[in-house]
Amino acid sequence: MQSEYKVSTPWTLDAVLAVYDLPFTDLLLRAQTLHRQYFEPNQVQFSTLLSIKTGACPEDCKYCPQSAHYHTGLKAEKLMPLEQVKTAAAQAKANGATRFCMGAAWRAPKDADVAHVAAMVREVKALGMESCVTLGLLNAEQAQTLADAGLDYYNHNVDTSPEFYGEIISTRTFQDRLDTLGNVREAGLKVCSGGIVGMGETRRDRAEMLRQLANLDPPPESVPINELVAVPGTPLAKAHKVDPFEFVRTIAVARILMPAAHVRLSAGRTQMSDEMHALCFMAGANSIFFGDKLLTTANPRDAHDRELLARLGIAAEPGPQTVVAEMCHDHGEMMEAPTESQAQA
Ligand code: SAM
Ligand code: DTB
Ligand code: SF4
Repeated sequence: MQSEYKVSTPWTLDAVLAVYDLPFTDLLLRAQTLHRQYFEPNQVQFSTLLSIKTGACPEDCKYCPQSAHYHTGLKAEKLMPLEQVKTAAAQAKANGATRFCMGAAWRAPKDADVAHVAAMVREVKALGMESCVTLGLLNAEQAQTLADAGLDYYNHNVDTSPEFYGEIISTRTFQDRLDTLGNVREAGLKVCSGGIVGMGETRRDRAEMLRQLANLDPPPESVPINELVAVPGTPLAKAHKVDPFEFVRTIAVARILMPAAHVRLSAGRTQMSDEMHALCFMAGANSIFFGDKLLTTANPRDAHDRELLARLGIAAEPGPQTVVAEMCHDHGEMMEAPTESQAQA
């Protein structure tokens, strides 16, 4: 496997569209070939999500069941107590997750919120899992507080192209998002950023979204590609489903533009067939949300996911702790935790 990350950035929109336009099997072959140069084939990362603060969000993101602007029947909940988070993380670990991601329905957290979330991050880290949080817009000091607590990743999606963005959200700008990603990077955190497919955007928008992500310097380490979960009560409840092959193409283009990133097949999996999952893995997806629930909507049952991955000969990617345990066993002594590239080797 190749460990060095070579990029042909900056990507132009024409170059990205040319990749999208490849014949389907050529595109998949190219994506899969590149995937194998950077990652162990037939391994998928398991992340589990937990909503630590649910609903009543002041933002107006048209896709989101948690926005206070829409009536989705969701019950709002205050910030979850630390003990409950600890229990959920331990449960996720017991189920095989190696990354635990906590999401909050905030426009931007207050400093006191960040201090509470930092305590949650410490608990997740104490379990030997990778930690990720998604709390909305973050300033530089808040990003530093989370980094000091040992946070690994911050998730903040660009969601779509800068051109289509205004059709979806009016309460914060594309530039606000980039500023948050800049603060996250400055604090030394790893970036998890992706978007949503199926909101009525064009292929050009999808290409531009991926181009924006790939041209970040450095690009995100983790790229969630969500298919819209069309929730009744949101303005996008009746959005037309995107052609499944176009979704697979988006995964493949993400893999080609960001070869060293974990590309996560994120929301929308309950609407996808087993065959569609297999195509997404072939296109270079190597991470999923695992567990019966995303933040507020359903995810496939773990038993179904386990069976599907077994049928496909795909194993769970070892997490940081598994690798340490194996090294200790091999050497009969305690060793330092491996770096991420060692863990992936
Ligand atoms: N409030 C924070 C924020 O927006 O940055 C964090 C939580 S928010 C729910 C995280 C991401 O979930 C959004 O940026 C969006 O990409 C994704 N998301 C939310 N609702 C979705 C839906 N109905 N379908 C697909 N993805 C969705
Ligand atoms: C991401 O890109 N997708 C996740 C995670 N990051 C936080 C969230 C998906 C949410 C789907 C709708 C819901 O369950 O509320
Ligand atoms: Fe709020 Fe995040 Fe939902 Fe937008 S996506 S409404 S910011 S929870």
